[in-house]
Amino acid sequence: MKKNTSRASKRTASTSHGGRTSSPVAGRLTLQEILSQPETWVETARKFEQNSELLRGMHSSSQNRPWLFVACGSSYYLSQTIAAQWTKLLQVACTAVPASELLFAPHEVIRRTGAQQVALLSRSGKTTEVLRAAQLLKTEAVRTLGVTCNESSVLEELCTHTLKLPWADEKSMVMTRSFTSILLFFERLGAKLAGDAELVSALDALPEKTATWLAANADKIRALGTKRRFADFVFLGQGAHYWLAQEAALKMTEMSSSYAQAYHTLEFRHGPKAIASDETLITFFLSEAAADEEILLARELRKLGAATLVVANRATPELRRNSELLIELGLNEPEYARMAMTVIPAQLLGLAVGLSKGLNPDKPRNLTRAVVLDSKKGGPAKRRGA
Ligand code: F1P
Repeated sequence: MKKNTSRASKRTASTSHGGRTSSPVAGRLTLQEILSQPETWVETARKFEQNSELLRGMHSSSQNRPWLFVACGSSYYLSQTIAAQWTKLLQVACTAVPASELLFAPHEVIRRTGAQQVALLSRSGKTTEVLRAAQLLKTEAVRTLGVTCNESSVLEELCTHTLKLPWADEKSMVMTRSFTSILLFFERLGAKLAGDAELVSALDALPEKTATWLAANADKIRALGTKRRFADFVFLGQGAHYWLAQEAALKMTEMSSSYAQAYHTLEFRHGPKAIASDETLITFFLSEAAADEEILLARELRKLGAATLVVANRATPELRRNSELLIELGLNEPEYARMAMTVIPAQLLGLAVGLSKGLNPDKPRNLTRAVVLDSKKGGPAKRRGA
């Protein structure tokens, strides 16, 4: 599998984009990290198997109690994706809120969500709002699980338990493989807690299949991002796919400084459709539950001239007719196990658009790896480097 991934990596790193050749350096780290996801997921599975303590702890005390996930940025959309999946799989109420919401209305959030245990997700383990939320929960004696890619962080000091995934961290700015690796770790946890052996083996099969799929599709996706200049980017999804759409829009905004929006797919007709034109690229993350309706919208938007990228598990002639680019996942695995792979086209698209605008997606404009606030002045702390 390692072989497949590095082959894809070499090929895509030297690709020229719609006539322009991007700098050999800009976006190199991000591309490597996106393409390294299958290998990172193998390590994630290995580390999960070694962490029997976490699973034992969850089994004994917390399985049937409502969960609240708290985070910022990509980690927040990740939290929402996990919460949507766990609610279905574990039949337990799972909710996610941005850390700032918990900080400004803690009792309201706890009451509304019925949360008895809280997971705080932060790749860096340094985001001020998440640390303040952890501090607040500590004072309220709420059980917390910190989740981070940082080997040693303040978050760990503030939480009851900590889960660390340092192998999934990125060197570049934006979250790509850390997003999918934390997602897969929680999917595995959910599958084990639900006693769903079929799901566990579906998740086992994913890295190998994704490596092959990436080798076949990465260049096609990147080429779409540079084919022509789009003025607007829209990402659509229903159910848990809506949160992938949010993450996808954030990836586009971060890596290419473009304006991108996400909607529940059918909500797009209720106003946002006004922006659809031949300058709009609309990405559909098709879900099993809503696919029939979503295809109708793709057809409608094609008629308005919009370019459509459709990410679907299975290609159909109808889908081919209504998409500028159709990316087929082609998995026999259930939808639950396909989410990490589903978000990759958006990571590649954001990278390609950023490069085509002459930007360096490794170092997005105005951003830092974590938002660390100055407690005295209230704004971002002055830091040396990112
Ligand atoms: C969260 C985050 C990132 C985002 C940005 C600032 O960080 O919002 O998702 O890309 O660079 O920080 P973290 O709490 O997960 O470390």
